[in-house]
Amino acid sequence: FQPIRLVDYQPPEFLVERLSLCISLAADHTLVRATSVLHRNRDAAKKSGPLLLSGEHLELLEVRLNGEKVAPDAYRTTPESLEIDTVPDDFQLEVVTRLYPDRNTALSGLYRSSGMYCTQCEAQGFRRITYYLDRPDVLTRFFTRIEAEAESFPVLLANGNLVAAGRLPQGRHFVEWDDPFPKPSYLFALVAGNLSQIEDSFVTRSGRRIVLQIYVEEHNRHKCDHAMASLKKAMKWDEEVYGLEYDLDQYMIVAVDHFNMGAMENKGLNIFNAKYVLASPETATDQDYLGIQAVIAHEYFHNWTGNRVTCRDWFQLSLKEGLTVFRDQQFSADMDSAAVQRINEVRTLRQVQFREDSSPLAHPVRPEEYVEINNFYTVTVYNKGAELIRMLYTLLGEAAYYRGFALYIQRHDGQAVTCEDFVQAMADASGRDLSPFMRWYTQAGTPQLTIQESWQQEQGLYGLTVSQQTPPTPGQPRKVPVPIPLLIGLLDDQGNDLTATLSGDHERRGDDVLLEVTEAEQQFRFTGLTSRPHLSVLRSFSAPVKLHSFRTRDELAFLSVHDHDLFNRWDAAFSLSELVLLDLVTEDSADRDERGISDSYLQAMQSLVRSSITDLSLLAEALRLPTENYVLQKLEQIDPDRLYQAYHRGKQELAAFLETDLLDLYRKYRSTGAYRFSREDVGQRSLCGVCLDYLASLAAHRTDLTELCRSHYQEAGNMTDRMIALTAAVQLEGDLREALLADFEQAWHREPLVMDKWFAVQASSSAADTVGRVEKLLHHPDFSLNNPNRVRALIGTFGQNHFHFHHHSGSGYRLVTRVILELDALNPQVAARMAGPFVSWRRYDGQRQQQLRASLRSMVEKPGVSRDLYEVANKSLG
Ligand code: B3K
Ligand code: ZN
Repeated sequence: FQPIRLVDYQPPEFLVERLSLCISLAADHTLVRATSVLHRNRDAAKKSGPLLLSGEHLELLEVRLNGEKVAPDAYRTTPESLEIDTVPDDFQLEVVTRLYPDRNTALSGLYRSSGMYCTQCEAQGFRRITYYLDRPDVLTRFFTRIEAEAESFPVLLANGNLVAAGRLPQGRHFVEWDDPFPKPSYLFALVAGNLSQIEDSFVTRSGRRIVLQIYVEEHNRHKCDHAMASLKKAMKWDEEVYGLEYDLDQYMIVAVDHFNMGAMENKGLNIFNAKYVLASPETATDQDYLGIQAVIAHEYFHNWTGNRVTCRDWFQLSLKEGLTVFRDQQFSADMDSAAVQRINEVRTLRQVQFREDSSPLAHPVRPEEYVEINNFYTVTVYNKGAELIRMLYTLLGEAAYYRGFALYIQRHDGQAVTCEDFVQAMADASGRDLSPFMRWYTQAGTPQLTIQESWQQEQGLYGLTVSQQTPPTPGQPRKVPVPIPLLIGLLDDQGNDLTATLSGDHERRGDDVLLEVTEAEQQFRFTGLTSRPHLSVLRSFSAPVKLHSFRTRDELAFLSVHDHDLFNRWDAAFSLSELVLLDLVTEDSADRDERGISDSYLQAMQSLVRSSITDLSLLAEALRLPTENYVLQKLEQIDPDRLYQAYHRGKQELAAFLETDLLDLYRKYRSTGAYRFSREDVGQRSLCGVCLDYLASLAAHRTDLTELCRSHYQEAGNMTDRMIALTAAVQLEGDLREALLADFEQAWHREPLVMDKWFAVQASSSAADTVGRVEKLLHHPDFSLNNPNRVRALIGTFGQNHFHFHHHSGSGYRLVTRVILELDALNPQVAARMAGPFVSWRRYDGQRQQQLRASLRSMVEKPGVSRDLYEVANKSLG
């Protein structure tokens, strides 16, 4: 497999003026007639030569040039292309292809899901529908006619506006859609099915009435209200905050059961994984409600950042994804608790992105090469990409940021552009030279910050020496410094903010001081202080960096109670917990039994539990420990057994110390009233969930606590509470676990999204028999490799179950490897994702290394391996 490189980018040799598709769905195949008007591109390097179109898994039936049939010896096909030897500079091309959507298990292109037809064209699925210039910098106006049997497929949808519909002979019918906005092929969509819809409307600030429709299977119609409400909130928010209004007259969302990702922003016709549309209190958890709100907003925001202004090539993916994630994060912060929102973003960054960034798969936010682009829809491109936009926001300040954004849209509406174009608009609007900032796009790896404090009492002089260093990553042995916006605050011993009274002209962002670290090492001085301040640093997590720990535990304990910045307050508690857990993992087992967890830590956690934090979601987050998957990043060599033992011992010790407080909190906030998705109620449930999780860790020999789990389950009036109880019970081996799992399955076997939870909760269990259980679940009648949600629920979750996946017997490795190899033949995108847990094999002991490596080799060497899996496994082997 040859990699594609950014440096080889060439503008397209042909441009498409318009494209008309006639897609005829028949019982066992689909016929596609694609008629396009093409011109040679004046800006291309080459001014002559053949026309090369991409196409995969297609049967070519006919090619016509300006109406004349092209003789078969005048064109050539390969499994990936169609090449037509001689074409004029301007011409009309007609290509007729046949495809078999029912056999499409890769879920890319046109496929069938629960009876309906749908499409997924990003990144390169359109070439499975017809031969085409399937690249994001070829934009054209699409006209789509769909023909199908009327009774089974009453609903026929495509992008744009409905312009005609009518009956055809033999019980068939047609519709015609016209999309006035030029778009690349990856934004094309089609849906055909027997669907019902809910409809609403939104009046834009300029007074246009937009019809909003959500299409689902009839039995799910009552689960769309939350998605619709979220869409309306997102539309309003984008007008108010970014001044962006929706452009078509109709906005459609379709929920499908089989989907490789979360959702897709096709112009005017979003196609969603049902998981991010359907919600009712009985079937969805608070986290699901939040996820739906965020993903609905994300796809809606793409209409401007992605669709109206799109990417020149796939290396620029973060241009649309990083920016749109940042926008959806801003939206979520405005809708709910901003601090909790930020905490969850940072948890993902630290636990998932930092890990990727130090693994064999590390890549820059703008990658330089890829074998399979679908492997680059990563936390680095998305979430680190969003952090880059956030840093621009922090560096420039709010006003200049929004000016820069408006300039970006004004300059590039209707174009396919690069990350430089975005940063240039920000530079021009702010008058700053942002060329050094581009290093964030090109350099992989997480910068490490080292901070040293100095204090001179006599002069009242406080100093900070900040140095940065980015470790090497594959292909990038040497790194240069990046510009880091460091938001800080200084506090006195009572926790009062001193920053406001500082002398010197420090730039401010709200309550914080902004330090710009641009060099490998830099000094900052603060005068006018009367006593040594407490430093609150990297407030709001103002840059995606690792802080080399320089603070004492007492200092962290102080900040966890006193910092004004709620995010940093949480961060201090989190860092303290991390240190304590690390101690337990790294100490000699002999000492360990003697010492236990330090009193000061227990006291600090107790002050948190007893604190007056009124945002209960925030309190819940402060109590929640860093996960095993986070803690392990700090270990040179990971011993899964030792990590697991130490982690759980630490958690139990903390739970035992706090037991009465946790029970008090639990009783105080436990509510059994009707479900409301409100900030207060979500906070209450979340806090009770954390309390129950701690208490359940003590339940092995405590019937009173086992009973607490049971009653929580039995009294649960919604899925959030039911899952809290089930998750707790599944950690315990015994009757309760079996009883609740059986009850749950019996109650919910007709709801696929709920059954995903049932599969996942068992795969995540810390109980001793987990591998065997997962093995058994693979043979459960409801398990299917053809449904990505189910595969992610069982195999994806199990891969994150660190202790059991890395079971010393190798049984976890064997199980996942077997599934990956089988899945790769069906759905390479999902198979490649499932290989993630094997990537960091070098961090384990010799025996595990050998087993992990053998698994990766079997993937690389598999006959007929996909590009997707090959690239991931091969890079991991290094
Ligand atoms: N843009 C899509 C992702 C498409 C994934 C292709 N493998 C969803 C999103 O980020 O909004
Ligand atoms: Zn996106």
